[in-house]
Amino acid sequence: MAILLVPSQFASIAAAVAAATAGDTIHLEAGYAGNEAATVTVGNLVVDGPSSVANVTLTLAAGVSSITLTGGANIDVRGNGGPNSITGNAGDNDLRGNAGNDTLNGGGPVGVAADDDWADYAGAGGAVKVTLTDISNGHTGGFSTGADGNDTLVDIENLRGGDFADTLTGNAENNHLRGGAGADTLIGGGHTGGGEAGASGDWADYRGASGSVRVTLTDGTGGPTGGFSTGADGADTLIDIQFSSSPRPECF
Ligand SMILES: [Ca+2]
Ligand SMILES: [Ca+2]
Ligand SMILES: [Ca+2]
Repeated sequence: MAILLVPSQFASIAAAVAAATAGDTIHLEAGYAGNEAATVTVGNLVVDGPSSVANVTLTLAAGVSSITLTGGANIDVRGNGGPNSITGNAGDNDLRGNAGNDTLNGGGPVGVAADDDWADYAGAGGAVKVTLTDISNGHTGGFSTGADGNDTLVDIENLRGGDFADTLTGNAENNHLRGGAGADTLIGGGHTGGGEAGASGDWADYRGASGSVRVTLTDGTGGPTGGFSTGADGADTLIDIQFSSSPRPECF
């Protein structure tokens, strides 16, 4: 259970991983520059670091099933084709389990703006259906079915679909829903009978569209609000959405 220091002992996460064994901790120090994509070849690794760390993506090599992030570093994780347990930290984490029945845990408290986590299904081989559920025992939940396995989601705020006709459903928290290509159904959730806690609400996120998109929100007639999109990101159906696109830099 060694603790490997980056950059004072190892110049990069990749160099530390090469020296690590299962269960070790890689600690990112204040001088670590970030901007690294590294492959994780050891199991049960813990990667700890401060909130100043950004633009780091870790990919689990084949056969590596789990990783845990601690601290506040903004680190994204990509799983492999097997079942993965990926646990984020108090920073912003984009977690993509890929195929297999994965557990994606955003980490950190729900409803805190500094901890904005995505369950990411970009690259899925077919449609996915992802649903977030409300707080129970202090944590939000969720699950996915479809082309990327049956995942379990914990403390995830935002959902990104793939290139097919995905169904993404938020919960009573403020959610960003990015359908991507394909005729998606985006359901904000949490709005029956009035507004949602917090000042923002739910976003249909078209930031990755390859061309222009036209989004129309319609009034609710005794039920949830509606809406639809046309253009470069497919013909989406929008339900309980308050905003489209997004100015927030953590939504990419
Ligand atoms: Ca996986
Ligand atoms: Ca997080
Ligand atoms: Ca919501």
